[in-house]
Amino acid sequence: MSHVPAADTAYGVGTAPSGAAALAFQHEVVRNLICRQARYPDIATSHDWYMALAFSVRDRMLARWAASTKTYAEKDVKVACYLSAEFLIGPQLGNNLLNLGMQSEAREAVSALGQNLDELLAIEEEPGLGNGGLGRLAACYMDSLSTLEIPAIGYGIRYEFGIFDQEIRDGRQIEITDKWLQRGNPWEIVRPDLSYYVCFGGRTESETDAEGRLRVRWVPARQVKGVACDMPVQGYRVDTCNVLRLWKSEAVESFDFQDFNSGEYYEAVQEKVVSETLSKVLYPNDEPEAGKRLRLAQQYFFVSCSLQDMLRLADAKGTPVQRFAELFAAQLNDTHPSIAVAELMRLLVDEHLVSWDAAWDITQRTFAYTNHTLLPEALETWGLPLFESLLPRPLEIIYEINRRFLDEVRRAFPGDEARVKRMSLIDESGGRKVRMAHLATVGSHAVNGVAALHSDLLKQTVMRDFAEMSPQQFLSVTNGVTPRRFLMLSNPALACLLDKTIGADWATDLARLDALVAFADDIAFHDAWRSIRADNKTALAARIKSLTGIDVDPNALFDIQVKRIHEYKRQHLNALYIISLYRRLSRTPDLDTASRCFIFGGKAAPGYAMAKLIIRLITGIAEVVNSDPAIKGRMKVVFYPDFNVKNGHAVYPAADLSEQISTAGKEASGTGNMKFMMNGALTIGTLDGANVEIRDEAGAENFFLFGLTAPQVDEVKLAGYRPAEYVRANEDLRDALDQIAQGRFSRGDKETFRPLLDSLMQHDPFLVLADFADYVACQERVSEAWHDARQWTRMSIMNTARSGKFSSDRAIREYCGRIWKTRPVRIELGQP
Ligand code: 26Q
Repeated sequence: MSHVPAADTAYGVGTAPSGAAALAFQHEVVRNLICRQARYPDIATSHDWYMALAFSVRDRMLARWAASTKTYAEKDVKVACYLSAEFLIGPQLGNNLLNLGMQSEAREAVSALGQNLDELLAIEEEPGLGNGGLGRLAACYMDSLSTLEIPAIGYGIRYEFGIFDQEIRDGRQIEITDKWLQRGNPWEIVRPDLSYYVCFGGRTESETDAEGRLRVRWVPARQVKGVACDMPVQGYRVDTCNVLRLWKSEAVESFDFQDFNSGEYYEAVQEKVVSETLSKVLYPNDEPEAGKRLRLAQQYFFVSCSLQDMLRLADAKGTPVQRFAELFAAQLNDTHPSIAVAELMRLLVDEHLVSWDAAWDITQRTFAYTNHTLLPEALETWGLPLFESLLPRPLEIIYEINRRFLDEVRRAFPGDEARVKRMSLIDESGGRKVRMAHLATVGSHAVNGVAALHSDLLKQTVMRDFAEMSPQQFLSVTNGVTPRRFLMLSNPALACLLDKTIGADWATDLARLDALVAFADDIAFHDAWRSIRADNKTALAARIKSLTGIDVDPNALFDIQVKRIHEYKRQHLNALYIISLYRRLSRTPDLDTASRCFIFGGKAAPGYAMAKLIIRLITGIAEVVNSDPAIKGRMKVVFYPDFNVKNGHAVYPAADLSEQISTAGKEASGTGNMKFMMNGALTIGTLDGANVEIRDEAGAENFFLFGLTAPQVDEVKLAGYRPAEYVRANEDLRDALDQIAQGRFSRGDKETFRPLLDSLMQHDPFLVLADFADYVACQERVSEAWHDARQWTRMSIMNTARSGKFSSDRAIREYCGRIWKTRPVRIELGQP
């Protein structure tokens, strides 16, 4: 264990790193280089130095981790457990240095060793253990939990391969395996001692025990071992260090290798391979695909390990299982971990011999469920044959939960068998399926949506019957993002200006940004604001140049849409506008409109053909527009490859305009919208998800609103939506679609975009064409506003000033107060 210098415990912004602290840290780095990397300085590569630095930072966190764990074990505390199949945590080194208050110290130390901190930071491979919003939300919440000093554990899966790396070749997405572990992960601590067995397949047997109780025994076809891989989650300038506990699967050797003697060596090895496959790879789609057995196995695997771990912790504390719900609050991040409801029942009833009623009470008091989608195709279900063959005992438990639940429904709504059918945990229409959202809802005391509009729509649509039966169970917690990573770390110059202008407290009390309103018309402040934004744009332009070869003018309006590629997010609406603007500029190169740089980024699910075609359309437009001298560089189009957390750091601070243009009612919340707002971008958006609240906070005059509202979308559809009518009525739109059809953006090929055009013209399920005219008109208002630089800067400042609500600290305080009933616990760092 390393010596922790006393200076390290003295926090506070502006604390100059004492030369002594930097020197001590420098020694630690060298010690780690030698003792952990087995390298000596003269021959160490940058990667060696990165590893040595990371281990030295980790040592600092481990001292706090030990203190936190000890405190939780000894004190009467309630722990928030965040169960999520994804944690998109992003690069760790920079964030950990920030949270430990060690940035300057580390910079000084490595530079004395002949290294540059920024270069070392750039080396880190990002752990891409998530798809997008939902996984990143889990990571932001872990940051806030530690920062708010709430005892917490994040439980998930330690995927060997995270989300694929995206390359663009010939204008198309190519998926490259993500090898984030290839050079080792210095942040993780593998704990072979913390492991649990998880059963799969086989059958169940019933017997009556000595006390006359009916007992069910699950005789599995195979077992898999889950081993804990821990990553520390350091709070911002507090001594709380919580843990993200990710499970990796291994073969159960004693179990598999029994067959050795009978000469079935290869079969046994095969079993080992299959077992290790469980945590191999993250499913790269953000919607369920039917029948993916391995995906269900992954979910059950991590949930079972996590609940067994919680039961072990309770036991270690000497807390009887009857008091489990007083020790833990478990949040289900979407339905992916919702099998936990059946698994906790199984562990309590089958293994801890708790009565059904007592176990059910514990279960409901323990769990709460967050819903992240209204899209019917994204609601998770599993076919019964698959479920039964993989998880026979949990399925029996689900049947029993359902039987008792439907009795309750019948009591509450006598004679309403249609309702009973709708609410059943088993969908009996067509192939029979388990409805995971129903299981999560029935097994939880609270269900929440992720933005006000989303939570309202939940109660009116997919959860309507449940909300009618127990309205008090439904609430709303608007998402938030961590200002540490998405403001301080990614926009340090702006953070520094904020410190100087309103003091440093905003970092943990984001509502204080409101004090910026007083500077919204301050000329000197405007100049500082604009100069920082210009630098951020220049830096992004340089990255774009080196990644894509495209020259973009930092003085142009940076109009950015970064998010997963999805039809409902409507990147193609943006593309259609770009085509129409291009036509106008081609005809009138001196047109009095803002010069724009349109930047897109985002991954498409590998099997989602339409999303991939949208990428192809954007790159096709870029090819044509960027090489056309006639428009004199007045517009540029960029597809920024491999958008991820790391790249996001350079993107959000450089945006003038944030595109949040989903069909109203489809985006549950959005969180990128919040990251842009914090960094001073203006939003062009529909009344969808958290955009509604962003506009309320920023003020309507500081937000570019367009498009149908959610109720209007329903009306248009109900009235029989005919997209072709909108095409007939709008020449710009007709022309844009026609150019695509003529192969203008596909090197003359008229077939490339046919599926996209057919979908738009015939069904247009997300009302792209219906919203086109209003979007174009709104973009014109954007261009006009851009002409008045003072006014634009004012609006930009107002957006940052009013972004306080969208801190994940606020969201976590709501979860703690309204759902989990957890409290902060101060960690005192004792002398090591
Ligand atoms: C499910 C089953 C099988 C395979 C994959 C999945 C799966 C994986 C990921 C389903 C959904 C996801 C991710 C969903 C997601 O990111 N939703 C977003 O959540 C954000 C945080 O609440 C919201 O801001 C976004 O609006 C919502 O789209």
